[in-house]
Amino acid sequence: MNRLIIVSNRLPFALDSAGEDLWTVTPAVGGLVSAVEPVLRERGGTWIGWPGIPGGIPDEPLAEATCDASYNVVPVALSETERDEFYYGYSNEVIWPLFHDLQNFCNFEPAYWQAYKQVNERYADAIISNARSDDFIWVHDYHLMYVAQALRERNAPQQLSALTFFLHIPFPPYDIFSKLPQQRRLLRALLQFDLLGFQTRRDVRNFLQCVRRVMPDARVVSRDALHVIRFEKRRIRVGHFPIGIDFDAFESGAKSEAVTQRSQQLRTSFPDCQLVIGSDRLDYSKGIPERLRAFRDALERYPELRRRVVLIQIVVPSRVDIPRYHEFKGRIDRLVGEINGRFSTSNWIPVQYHFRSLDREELLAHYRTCDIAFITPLKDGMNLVAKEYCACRFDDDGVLILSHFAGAAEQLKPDALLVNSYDVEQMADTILNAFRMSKSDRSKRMKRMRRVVRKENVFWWVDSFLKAGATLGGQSSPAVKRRRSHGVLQNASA
Ligand code: GDG
Repeated sequence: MNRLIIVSNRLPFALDSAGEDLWTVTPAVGGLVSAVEPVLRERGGTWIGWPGIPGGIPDEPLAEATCDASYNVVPVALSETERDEFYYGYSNEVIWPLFHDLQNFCNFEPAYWQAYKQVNERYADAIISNARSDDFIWVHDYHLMYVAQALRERNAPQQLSALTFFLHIPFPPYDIFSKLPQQRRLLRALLQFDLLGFQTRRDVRNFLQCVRRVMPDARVVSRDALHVIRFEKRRIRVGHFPIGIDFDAFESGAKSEAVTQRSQQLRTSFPDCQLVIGSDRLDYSKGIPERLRAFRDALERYPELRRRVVLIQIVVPSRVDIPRYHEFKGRIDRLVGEINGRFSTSNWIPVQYHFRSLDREELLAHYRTCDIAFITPLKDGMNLVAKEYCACRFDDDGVLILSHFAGAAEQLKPDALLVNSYDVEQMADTILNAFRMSKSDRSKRMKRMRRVVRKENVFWWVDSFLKAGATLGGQSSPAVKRRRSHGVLQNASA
């Protein structure tokens, strides 16, 4: 049985200094943590990552933050410059915008690449110090694409049996990827892993296309569910593994007494209105201004929606220290102000805007109560909010409006109302369709979406990935602590 070692840029919580010897610990918000934390809690193992503060890591608050965790936590320290050049720089000013097809937002500053490599080497060292030869090493996301290369440069794979990687964000098509100055070095680094997982078939297609165009020495030798690339006398497997959610936890949470009460309050606060929810981290890839403009257009062109719909837009603060994100927030604030200024009446405000993270009960109450989820990223690896919304609609009601460009569209497309998030008029028309949709149509669609989200949940995702990894270098899947009642989480070798 192998232990599971998760390696990601951030740990599932952030430490922050609140004055001399005073520390706050906040749970990290984001898709990676939402998905991976329940898995590690369930199976045990080790999580290697950065606790979110530059400089040295204070022992005491770290010990306090991790005392209840059912897995080991290994912090990686980053200096302020490393944070700026590796995290804000290469990760978030180069890879994030480029991989979301937003090349005009990229800052291809050459110094960033050096910092990226250097920090990835630090993570590789942390793996070497903490892993045993039969551990299952699972590296996550775009910040750490150089880790396997750094491990190979240190001859570590002789001690470690398999190195695996999952990309949570999309992989771009060749025409966009080819703008990257380090395109060859980055692909070469990725090909040092033994298994590469992507969210969707489209991402796998894009990745293989880039490999074919940029790496003439690599050969794609099969086209089954798992593709195989031959490179430098090694075989690298590549597949799509759409990430899921802990469906049962969301569903039972939505049925709880506290959420039921909060849901009733929400409903009575907006009598005779259909509620539309949007909930995103503050990020320009999430299509928030486009969504607000579509909502404004819908109110403008379809007066029957006035006083009958309310958009509840939750924006979770994220990367606010980056100037682009700060400006972006200003744009959202102005649009909300314009819409409310233009349409509000004495007893109706069309956009309810929260710039903060809701606590879990509050978030679930919103999912459970809102009639329409309006999810319009310009590009998104998966988008877990879409799946969480379905999991909380145990009454089989609710309409999901979803961007074509979210990975989740590949699984939910027959029943979600798909939109082009760049097409404001089409999105406005779709709001009207959702508003007018019959109860029986809503129910048929939601039932089918819930079936998919329930079956292809986060434990199914992790099992599929670990099974694909289990065939590498004589690995078996990591040990499971206890079985779950819904039966998807099982020991692959059982
Ligand atoms: C990356 C990829 C991919 C939202 N509002 C609140 C809140 N949330 C939580 C949701 C959800 C998470 O944040 C957001 O997940 P997403 O998947 O939508 O987006 P990213 O953070 O960009 O995640 C993405 C994901 O990784 C997983 O692979 O799907 O494509 O970009 O879980 O519940 N949480 C709390 N309060 C809120 O107000 N507590």
